[in-house]
Amino acid sequence: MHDAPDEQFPDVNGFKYIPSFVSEPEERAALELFGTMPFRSIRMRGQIARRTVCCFGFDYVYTRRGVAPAEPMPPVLMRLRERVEALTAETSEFNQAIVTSYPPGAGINWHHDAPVFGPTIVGVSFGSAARLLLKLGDVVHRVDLAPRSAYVLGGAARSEWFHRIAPVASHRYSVTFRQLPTA
Ligand SMILES: O=C(O)CCC(=O)C(=O)O
Repeated sequence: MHDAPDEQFPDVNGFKYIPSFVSEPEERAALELFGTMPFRSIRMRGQIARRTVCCFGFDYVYTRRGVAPAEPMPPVLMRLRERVEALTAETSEFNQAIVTSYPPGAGINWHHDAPVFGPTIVGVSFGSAARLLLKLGDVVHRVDLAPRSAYVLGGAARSEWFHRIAPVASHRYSVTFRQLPTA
């Protein structure tokens, strides 16, 4: 395995890291909202994951790898979504948001996002910092995600590179925006 040096801006096609994407007041409003959300557990390959999720727009049903309609995004997430759409200049709407709650020790294993979603995915971080790892073949990049930062997985970063979140030291939330073709 070739470990590339830790870097905020690895040279990976379609990957973008944006520090301070969210202001401190915006983060406070989001954390307050997350405190009221009905997070649910997810079962992956027969195991209950330590992280929990709350979906808006569409719910991703992990067991059958399909989608179902969910509650509309609350105003705090709608405002965040407008900024995310400006960031990527994507023409199709980011009509799904998953809020993920990572208690200490929780992470997410190597994966590609489900092919049912569009070509660009944006993640926004709240609460504690986390480490995002990107892997292609035997090359691994490690990116420290500061609270209030955003990252974009497009191009090869989305379709070819695997990603994972290392277990977090203290509580982190992320909001992941995705596009789901509805026509
Ligand atoms: O928490 C994150 O930033 C990553 C989330 C993720 O990879 C996923 O939900 O598939």
